[in-house]
Amino acid sequence: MANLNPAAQALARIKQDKQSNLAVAADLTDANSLVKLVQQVGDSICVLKTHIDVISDFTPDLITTLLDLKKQYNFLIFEDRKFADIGNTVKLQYGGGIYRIADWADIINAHVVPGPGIIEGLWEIGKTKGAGLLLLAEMSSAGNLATGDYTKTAVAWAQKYSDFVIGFIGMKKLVDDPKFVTMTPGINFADKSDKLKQQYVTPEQAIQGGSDIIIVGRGIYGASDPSLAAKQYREAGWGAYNSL
Ligand code: 5BU
Repeated sequence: MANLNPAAQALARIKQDKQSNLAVAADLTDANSLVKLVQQVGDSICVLKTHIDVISDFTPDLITTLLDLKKQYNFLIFEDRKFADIGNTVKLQYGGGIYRIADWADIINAHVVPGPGIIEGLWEIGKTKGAGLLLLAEMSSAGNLATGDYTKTAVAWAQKYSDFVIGFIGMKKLVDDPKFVTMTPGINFADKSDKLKQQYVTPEQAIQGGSDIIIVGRGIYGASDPSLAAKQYREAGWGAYNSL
């Protein structure tokens, strides 16, 4: 059965409407550049993935602008905050601070290392907002510790909290259950790695491995024509999905 979480439902709809399984990792560090990138790639993406805390000139106006762009281009916003603390603390980090992530992010993610209290804490804030949580069941970087039993535990907790958990960050499909989406970072046509142990596969490899959404950062925003690059990644991702 499909996931009834509002963010999961919206994501499924947008994917179909836009024929896109592409998320852009918009890791630009000033507000103007971020907004410009979203205008360039907005038509091609189903998800805008942000790291709001890398923006050097953040003001709440940026959020207003991103929410306008979200309406204009029809995508979800995924704040890649990777919460990693006890339930009480992540509630404060998610709902408050300067960024007030809960007020604007449709999707957030969390490490499972603190135990299930992190999910319960985030849920206390996120459930009134219709937000969805991705658990970091795997990571893309070489030598990461999210493997084996750790990954299996993340999958078990997703099942337990599936009103709120909409899926995983994973390199491949981790469980055969349509309730959950797998979003995969570490996607690049040209590179195999970066200098800090990021590892890349192609859109085709990720989708053939059972991923649902490809997350592309430097492959798009680092290209000489980000708009064209986004179109190419969207075509590759959607094409791979259609030829499964
Ligand atoms: P890149 O420029 O395509 O390498 O960017 C990848 C993005 O995905 C970047 O924002 C990372 O923070 C994010 N990421 C990742 O690369 N690997 C992971 O395991 C997770 C997130 Br979780």
